[in-house]
Amino acid sequence: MSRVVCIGEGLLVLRGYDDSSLEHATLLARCVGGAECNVALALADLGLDVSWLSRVGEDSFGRLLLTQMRRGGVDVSAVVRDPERPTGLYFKDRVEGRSSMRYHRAGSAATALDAALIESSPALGGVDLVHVSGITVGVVEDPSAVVDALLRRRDAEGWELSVDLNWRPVLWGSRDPEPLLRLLRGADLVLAGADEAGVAFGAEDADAVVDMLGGRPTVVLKDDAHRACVRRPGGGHVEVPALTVQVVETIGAGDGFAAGFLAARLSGEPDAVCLRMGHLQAALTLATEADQASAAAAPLRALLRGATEEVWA
Ligand code: KDG
Repeated sequence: MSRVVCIGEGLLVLRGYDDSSLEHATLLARCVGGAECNVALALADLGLDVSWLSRVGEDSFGRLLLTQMRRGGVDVSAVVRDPERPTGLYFKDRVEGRSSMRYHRAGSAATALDAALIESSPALGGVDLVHVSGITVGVVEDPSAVVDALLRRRDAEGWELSVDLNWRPVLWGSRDPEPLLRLLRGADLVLAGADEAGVAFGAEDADAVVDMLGGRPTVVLKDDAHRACVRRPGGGHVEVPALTVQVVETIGAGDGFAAGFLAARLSGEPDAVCLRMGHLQAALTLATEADQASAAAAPLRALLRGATEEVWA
């Protein structure tokens, strides 16, 4: 079984119960959030051996996140508990059917995730793939040192490094995104939405994104409602149309896509099947108010068989 580590901040999500806006909600519901937690939970659900590497506060929210991740089948033994700093959280507001996020993560335990943890964590030994997103680089106090440590350890250990751009303008403000660009260029696999790549780096189309990334990574570009494609460094190009989905809520769908894609890739599936598996896992997430969705691997693989015929047709 493939072994994966996801590195990034876990956030407790609070939202109005019964889908109400925060202004009108009298009860709040809670769930797990944080891009890498979403990916880790979906990968565990798909049957992979997954660990989460992060830092949480030694507080109720931190304990809750650890419990929920553990329940979801993710190994949390590498997560550091910080008695000084709080666990991050965000409020998800729903107004007229649209969700927005209000973060409370400044100075959180995860912002102290540093190069020393990447260099020393036993969780990163002997794994097949490490997944991280641009959010991790955007929240940590010393992004440059964290990126250097990740690339150095990847080179030493030989695992595959997958990076989801996950561009969050609010995290960058006056911060220089150079470390993030360096991480993307040094990665083995980059996943990005066509729109966010445009906003983050001014790359207008797939060719521009591939050029900007400098030739090392395999690039997966998602053009939400229309298609997703894989561009291989040697010039291979595979494209698959998007699925039509009844959307309940969009947050976390990109993480679902990443998990589906990675699970299929780690099973050695061809690129078209990886893309379709990404779409299917994203579709599950789009059908729920939570940031991640669970489907037993067997039904999802059965759906994939049907959907794959469509891809190849
Ligand atoms: O991708 C979904 C995430 O955006 C959400 O779970 C919270 O990690 C998060 C973030 O920083 O936006």
